[in-house]
Amino acid sequence: MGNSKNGESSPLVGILMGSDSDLPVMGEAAKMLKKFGVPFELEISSAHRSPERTRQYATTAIERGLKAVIVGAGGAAHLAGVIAAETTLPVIAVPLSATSLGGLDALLSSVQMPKGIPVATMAIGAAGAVNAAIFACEIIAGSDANLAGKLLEYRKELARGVAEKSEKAKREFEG
Ligand code: RP5
Repeated sequence: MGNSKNGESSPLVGILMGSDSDLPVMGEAAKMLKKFGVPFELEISSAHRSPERTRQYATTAIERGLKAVIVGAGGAAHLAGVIAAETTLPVIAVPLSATSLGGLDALLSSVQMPKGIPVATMAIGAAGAVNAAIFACEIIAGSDANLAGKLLEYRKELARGVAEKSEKAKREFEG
């Protein structure tokens, strides 16, 4: 558990999810971390189905060198809270749509942590997975000026995208 396969450096961010059915969405977090050149590890473990594996993951996360853990889970999503209970690393939850409740169940399970054990909870689904990766980068960028520069450049990229879409919309409907 915990071997980085995506580069030479040891992982700084953990991406953990409750099931392989979460992978299509949580892959968006992995893509974002790759974009920013932040090494990560990816694991599947369930709070309910593999509690001992989950505990092992959380209790060794600091010694593996992680700086933050992104946790995706759907349904009665306890995984982020269980990880947060076992490590003082920042834990970032991504609630996923896995049941007929469309992710609202996972959102409420993740966001309503009792005081003392925080979990930073993102939006449901792919937007949350992307933002979780950016948020993890922002945590690391506090002591990494190069990464802080990349985050700033990304915001400029987003702003350019909005301006381009505006121009496109104008061309289509004004002209
Ligand atoms: C959660 O249950 C997982 O995170 C997943 O979102 C959901 C359904 O899991 P599977 O039944 O598809 O394995 O623990």
